[in-house]
Amino acid sequence: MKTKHLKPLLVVFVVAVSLLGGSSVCPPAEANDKPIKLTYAFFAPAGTFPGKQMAHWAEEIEKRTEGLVKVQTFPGGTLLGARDMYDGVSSGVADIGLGSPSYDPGRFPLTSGVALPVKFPNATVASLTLLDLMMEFKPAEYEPFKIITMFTTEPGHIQSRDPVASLEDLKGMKLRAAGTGVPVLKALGAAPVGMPMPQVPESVQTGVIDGTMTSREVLKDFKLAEMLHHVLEYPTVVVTFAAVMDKKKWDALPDKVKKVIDELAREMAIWTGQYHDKQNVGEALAWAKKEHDLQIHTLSEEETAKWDALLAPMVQTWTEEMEAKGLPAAKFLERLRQLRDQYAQEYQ
Ligand code: 3IO
Repeated sequence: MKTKHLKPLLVVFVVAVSLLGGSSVCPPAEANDKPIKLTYAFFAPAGTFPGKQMAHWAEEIEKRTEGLVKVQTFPGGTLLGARDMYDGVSSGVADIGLGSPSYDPGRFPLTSGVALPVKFPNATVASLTLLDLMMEFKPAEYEPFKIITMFTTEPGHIQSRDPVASLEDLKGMKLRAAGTGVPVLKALGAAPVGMPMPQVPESVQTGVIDGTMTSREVLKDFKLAEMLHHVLEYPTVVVTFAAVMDKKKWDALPDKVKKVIDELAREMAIWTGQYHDKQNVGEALAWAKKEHDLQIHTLSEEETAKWDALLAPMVQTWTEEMEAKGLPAAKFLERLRQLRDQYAQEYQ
């Protein structure tokens, strides 16, 4: 039998790879290991940064399980959309689903604390903070799920058809955000609408909205710079993402596969944050400036102080609301600030 002779070679190869300092790999696949197929759904296109995260995860899982696990990805909402992602995973439409808890703060109350105006410096710091908080607090909102990974956008910026450089400019402007961004825009005096990202281009086109508040790579990745020529240099709140698997499906996986998935959770938070912070957003801004004459606006010091003062009470309000529901909101925020400051030293 051919495989009999190949097997020692495979062992040597695996050991050699491990010694070279590569990431850990599963023990070699046994002949009786049945291939495992996993479907993985995401609500936005493959070319966006969460879509790239999904493809990278799929590739790493296949590599590190030596082909034992095969992942079939469904980007672009082809299997599940933004609003039915988590229920779809629960009911088995997809094995894994990447959704945005920020779209449904009522369902993910503790997660929404990461999308408060707490001045994260970038997506990497916010992503690691988010993941650690979830591992430490194990919130009941993920009860039916196994968390595969989590990450965030950079803090959102107002991107609009007309320039915004003061509260006066913002007054009554129809701006769209994820659910967690709606109270921010409201506090600043805009007319906010909550809406998933894939609906934004058409909503701008038809005049339903005058702009959006989110991470700035959408100017290129959703071609929004063709219509939105103005960005305000005032970082607000991040948007959270969580890839989850149904817990019963997870329980049925072999231990060696679970181990690979677990070790990837944190790696993916960093990988995605770094790609978004170091490449994705910068490339989009350069493209939008060159191709679509993007204008960047700043607030005066005095105006910045006014904006900050309007947003500050949100944190206290959130804490009171969550504590009233019996959630450990004050402790959560205290730990959030510690992690934020710790990771901010490592990831500038
Ligand atoms: C987002 C969602 C899907 C694909 C690319 C994206 N870039 C930023 C977001 C955040 C988001 O969903 C939002 O609503 O601001």
